[in-house]
Amino acid sequence: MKPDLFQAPDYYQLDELLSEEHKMVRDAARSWVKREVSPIIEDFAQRAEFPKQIISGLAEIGAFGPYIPEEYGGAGLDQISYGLIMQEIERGDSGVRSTSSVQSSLVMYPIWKYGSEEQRKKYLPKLASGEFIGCFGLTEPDHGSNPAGMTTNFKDMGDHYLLNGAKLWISNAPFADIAVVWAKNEEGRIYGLVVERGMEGFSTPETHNKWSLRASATGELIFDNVKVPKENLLPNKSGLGAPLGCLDSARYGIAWGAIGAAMDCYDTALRYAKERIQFDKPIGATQLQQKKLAEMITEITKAQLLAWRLGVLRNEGKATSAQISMAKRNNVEMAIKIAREARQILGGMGITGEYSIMRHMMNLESVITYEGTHDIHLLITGMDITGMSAFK
Ligand code: TGC
Ligand code: FAD
Repeated sequence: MKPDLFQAPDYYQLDELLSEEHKMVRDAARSWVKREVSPIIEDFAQRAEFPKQIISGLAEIGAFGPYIPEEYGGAGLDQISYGLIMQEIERGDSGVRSTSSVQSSLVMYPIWKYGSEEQRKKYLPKLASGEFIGCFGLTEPDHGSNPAGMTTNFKDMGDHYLLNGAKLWISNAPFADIAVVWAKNEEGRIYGLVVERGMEGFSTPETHNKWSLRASATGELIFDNVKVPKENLLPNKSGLGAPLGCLDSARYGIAWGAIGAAMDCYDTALRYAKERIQFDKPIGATQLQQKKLAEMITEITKAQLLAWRLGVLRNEGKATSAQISMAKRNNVEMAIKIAREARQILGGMGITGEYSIMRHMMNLESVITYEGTHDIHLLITGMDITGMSAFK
């Protein structure tokens, strides 16, 4: 792969909206990605392997629980810093950002928000340091966009719960130490349970042959009469709103992360367009390529403003789930379109692993599907503005 020469675009001087702490956090993540992710990621993606050696570095830059209070091992940062970290990591690779999103928003967040004090103390510091890696089991083979229909269930056996069912498409599952699993009790009410690797009847087979998120491990969670200790049930919230609340936090991070992937594609294409000579002049001097690049920077700038404003609203506790859906949907689509255009600017070189663009493009095909598909987020906006649900 070519050396990482990334220079972040900031067309509307958005740095002026950031505090010194935001810039410090962002710059630390940026240089870590340049140093530790860029040189190795193409190789790991080609081999379809998650680079486990970066786990301690992710913990050091605050990517595991950026907004979780320091007393539980988190970084205690605000929502803009969280977003900026996701942006920088996804600039390197969406699969690495996935690991960080899942750990922070889908595993640490529910334990922090819905767990007991004992559960927080037991799990959060180990997750923040990367000693434990977690995964989040919501999707099932027959229930993807409609998780309310889940059939994974647990029965009260007196001194423990008995868990049965299966989850599909679970990021980090193949090597996770713990799984936050969403299942129905005998009354059909959804609860989160912490399932630990090693519990009898619990297995995590890997999903192979993905063309997308190849540097992220994906798998199934299978529960065959797993005895889960009663103290592993998250006691403080139940119902579908509990897992959906975690998704709000992760979707917000993706809205920022997608900007990172788009910035990397744009920056690569801009540099290439200035250097590549055809018909005796740089292709960047032609109107057609300038149109592509001008539209890219316009869309990136709009997405940056959307994410920043959403971050301010989240810091103030005012962001709605529907606002988060709009940002996730818009920014991921923006990134995928930019990746496709940027790939064309590089001509044949664009399909090789010498450049990051094709990897970003393929990764974004998962990002546009997970955490709520592009269509589902449109329907959430539709429901919000009309007051009528088109899902059912
Ligand atoms: P609905 O009746 O609308 O709502 C049920 C209850 O949930 C509440 N609620 C929310 N609460 C918090 N945050 C949200 N975003 C919420 N949205 C809804 C709602 O108020 C209600 O509460 P209550 O107290 O009245 O019961 O539910 P529905 O069954 O009609 O479904 C709505 C829909 C379709 C929007 C929802 O099911 C949905 O978002 N589906 C998409 C599924 C999804 O996003 N799955 C993601 C799986 S995890 C993943 O992909 C991780 S990828 C990780 C990575 O690698 O980065
Ligand atoms: P479906 O729900 O079957 O949807 C298929 C198509 O139908 C989509 O285009 C969808 O938009 C459309 N559709 C569905 N319902 C409607 C409707 N009412 N109206 C109009 N169109 C509709 N899940 C987890 O729980 N944890 C994870 O860690 C996780 N990681 C993932 C990692 C990867 C790489 C991938 C690909 C997925 C991951 N997922 C995870 C699962 C992901 O959240 C689901 O794939 C996603 O929610 C969509 O579900 P589905 O694939 O079953 O598609």
